[in-house]
Amino acid sequence: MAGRCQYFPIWCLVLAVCCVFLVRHWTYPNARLHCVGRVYEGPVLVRMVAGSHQRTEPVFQAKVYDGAECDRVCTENEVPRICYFKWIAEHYAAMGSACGDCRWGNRSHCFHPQCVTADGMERGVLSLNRQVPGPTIYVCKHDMIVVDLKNHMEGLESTIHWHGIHQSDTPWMDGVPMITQCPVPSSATFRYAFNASEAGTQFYHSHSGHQKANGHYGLFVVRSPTDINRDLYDLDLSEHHIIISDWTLDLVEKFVPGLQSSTVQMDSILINGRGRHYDEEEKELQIQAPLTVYRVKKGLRYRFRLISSGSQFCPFQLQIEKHRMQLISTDGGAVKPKMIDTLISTSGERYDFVLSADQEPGNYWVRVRAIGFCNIDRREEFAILSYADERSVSNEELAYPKPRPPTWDARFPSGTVLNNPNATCYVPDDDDLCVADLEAYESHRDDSLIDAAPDKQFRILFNTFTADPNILFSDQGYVRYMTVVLTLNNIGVTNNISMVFPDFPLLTQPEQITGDTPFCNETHKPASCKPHRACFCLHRLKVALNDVVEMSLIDDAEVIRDLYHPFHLHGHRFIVTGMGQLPVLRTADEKIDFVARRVTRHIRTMPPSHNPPYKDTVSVPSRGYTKIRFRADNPGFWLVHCHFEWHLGIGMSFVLQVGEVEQMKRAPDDFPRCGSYKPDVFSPARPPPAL
Ligand SMILES: [Cu+2]
Repeated sequence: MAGRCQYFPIWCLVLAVCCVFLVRHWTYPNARLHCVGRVYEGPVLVRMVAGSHQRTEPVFQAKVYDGAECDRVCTENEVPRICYFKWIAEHYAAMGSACGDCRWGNRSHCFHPQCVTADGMERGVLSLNRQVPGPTIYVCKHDMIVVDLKNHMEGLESTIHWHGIHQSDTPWMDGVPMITQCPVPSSATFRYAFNASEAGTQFYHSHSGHQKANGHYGLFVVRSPTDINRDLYDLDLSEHHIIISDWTLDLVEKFVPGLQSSTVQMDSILINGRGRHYDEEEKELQIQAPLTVYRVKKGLRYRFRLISSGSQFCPFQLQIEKHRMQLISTDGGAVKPKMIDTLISTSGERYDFVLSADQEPGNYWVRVRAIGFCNIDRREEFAILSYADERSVSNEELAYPKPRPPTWDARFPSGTVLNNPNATCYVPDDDDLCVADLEAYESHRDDSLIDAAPDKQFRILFNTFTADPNILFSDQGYVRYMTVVLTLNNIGVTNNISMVFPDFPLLTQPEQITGDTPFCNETHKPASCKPHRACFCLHRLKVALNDVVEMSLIDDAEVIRDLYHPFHLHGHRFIVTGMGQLPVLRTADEKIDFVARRVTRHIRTMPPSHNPPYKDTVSVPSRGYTKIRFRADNPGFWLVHCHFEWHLGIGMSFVLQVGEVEQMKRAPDDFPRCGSYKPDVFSPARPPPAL
């Protein structure tokens, strides 16, 4: 008897373990824990899913899927999925060792899954899972996305911004370093987890340093089961996406702050990470790298998704040989369909269109050229639209087209141009279709936003100005700047303030905000700021929760420079209610008066019945203005910035504070913290050293 009793504690332990296992199994019957680590175990994640409004199913009924399995046809009333992705951020190489003999003409080596060919030129890159662009995300609306970002880059921090997602449940997942989170240090893993709440063609990119321009960007599509334009296309295939980016011959950090001998410029264009470098001096085209291939079948209509992921200063113009495009969406917002012939986009914008495969079966050029500031460089890149059957012609063969592509001098056909940055808007039936001319295709016109008197109006005059070298290169001059060429050094400003980021994340460490002390704006500048000079401080504009906000973004440049700054607002979408070029006006006050319609000459205003389009990124005509309006219904600290890589880097941004800190959702208690460390040297806890 005594012998049996001595095993009693062991039996109790075995029973307890079995109970725990069974309870877990009953609670999460479908979870495949082996592939997702502690996705279900973290109380934070469970709370976030449960807190997501419009989610009708209990959390524990959602299955965890490998991310690729979330690419599917979306249906109404289906149980949302939890889509898990694991990404490794690395220093990597284009045309590197994984490409084997690709550069020597062995084409099959170019298609190794870890071979990044880019424009066929060897260079260092930053990759996600050894891909440029990074892995694609296709999910359905209200799926939960979980991305474990492992930072394998030595000496570099990282964050990922989910461009187009408002993060209203989880504002600390917006991915802006020192605004919504601490950057992820080298060797660490950060788990992004959020609701795919905004349907449409979105994208993701690093918001740290200049990593986006080195390869950290990718496609992120949230399909909706209730797309209002659904009848216009037969197929919405994952492979029909067009991610356009610019590319340089070397890591872009050489442009920070820049060189005297060469200005920042793109060297190539990539379409889905593929292109071919053209050496102007040698008159030589790199033909080892494959191009992107899109396959279609005659008689079908396809939804194409375009992401403008440029970093440099130039818009991209797209044209598909002998095919028109039917525009149906921009930045995730459906628009009334419009037939167009060429499509111009600036960094951060997305456009969806329907392509009808109605031409003679054959191969057609997809042409993308960099225009505006880049016209002088004559950069153009190509992909192939093919009607060929996969069984008769391989992708590998099509990716190396035998005919020479059209030259730069072979102009795009005339017709309707979307988003021509110099166009006059609100002119009926002309060939230039402004973004402002598009009409939202929502269930109803939001009169309470469109026609209301705004609660807050802001005029944002932005510019780059040339720094005084005597100050810049003195002990007063430790600010971010970029060398354009020789001794021409630029600093970016909005309302004459060059943004200085805080040394702690505002959203997740708000207890470190002491009143209005860390912030400045046009009327509250630090005492150190000199009149009529740029000021360097933490530029914040504040609105009350649910305010109707109107912003006039005004290019304050003295001359037209072919630069069309794209502005992106985090955490919200806005309507575009005006756009145009300014006449020659000398002072900022004159420009403000003009945009406020106190000068009535020359100006065209939105027609009264117009239903303006929703966007989250919009370009501003050179020496012109764009008016936007939105309801500030997402409490938090949201970055507003020019989407040109270098302009964000040199201060052309500000923070929009929506609501009071107490109205903002709080990050989980165990969220990573960071900041400066400046203890008192001779505090009581640290007595002076004995001499
Ligand atoms: Cu800019």
